[in-house]
Amino acid sequence: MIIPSSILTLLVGIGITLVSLWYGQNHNLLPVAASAEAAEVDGLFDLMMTISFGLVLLVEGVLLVSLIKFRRQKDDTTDAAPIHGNIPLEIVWTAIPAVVVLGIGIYSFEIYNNMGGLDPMAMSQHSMHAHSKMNGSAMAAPLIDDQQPPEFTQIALGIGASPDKEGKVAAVNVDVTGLQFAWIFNYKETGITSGELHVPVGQEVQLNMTAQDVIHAFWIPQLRLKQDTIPGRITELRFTPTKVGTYPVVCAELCGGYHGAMRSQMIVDTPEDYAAWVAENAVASATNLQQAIAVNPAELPDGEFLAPYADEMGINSDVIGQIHHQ
Ligand SMILES: [Cu+2]
Repeated sequence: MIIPSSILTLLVGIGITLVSLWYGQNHNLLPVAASAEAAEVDGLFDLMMTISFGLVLLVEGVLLVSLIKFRRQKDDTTDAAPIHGNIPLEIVWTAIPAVVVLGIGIYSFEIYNNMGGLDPMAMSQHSMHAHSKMNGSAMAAPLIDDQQPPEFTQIALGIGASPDKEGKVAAVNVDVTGLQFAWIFNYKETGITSGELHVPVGQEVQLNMTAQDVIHAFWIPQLRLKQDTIPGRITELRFTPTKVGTYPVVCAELCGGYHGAMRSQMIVDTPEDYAAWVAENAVASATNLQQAIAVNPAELPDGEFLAPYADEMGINSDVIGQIHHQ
């Protein structure tokens, strides 16, 4: 039985398509997706895996078939037929990749926009100061100026508010500093300083990031987010964690001798655990407590030393002021 080659080509094409579609959904190459934004990134990645795997099967398949079918026959010492080119074929194999690349480009741009990558005003007044100062003309020029407060050097870079959340403040705001070789997290609302990032599940988080020394890159694979941190500039990441768990925070920019050890953790807590962590650490980070630890009570005048205990002693500060050292 001889199958016409056009039908054979069709069958092979259907086979490659089905296998590629299956592989695109079952490649298992990505870690768990722990943010609302990750699903869209994964959709793009799956699509690219589908197309790439199809191309691998097609190219390698043709190669293998050619190796076997067109191999040199025994005692055949003649030259092969000289072929200079095939214009229609070249047009086809240029046009198809062009359409594919253009399609992926538009699709990824759309995802970038949905995630908040095109939100230049996300830094509110900070970035607006910077924008109005520079008149919108010199986006590429660094705006480092030691005479100005740091706010004036800030232009939003990174992933900001998605279009539906524009103008809204995130539920949790954390200042992130990258330095050789650690990450430091400052919680503005509670004054907590931590070496680990704690966030509540299901609430929007905004990270305002900078670097102290050299460029670092803040990367959490499970969020599908990565952003450089730059000395003298603020960059941002905004996301909503969706899965309780512990995820690595990795520096993804070669930043010095111990770059490989520049790691921390993001702990996504249940709301109750997060509240408990805040309560515990707000005490530990309270500034007045640090002062109390640093001060030697013996060097304080009696009045100042006793002032915090006035209530317990049942007297007021005026009385304490009248106490004299014997
Ligand atoms: Cu680093």
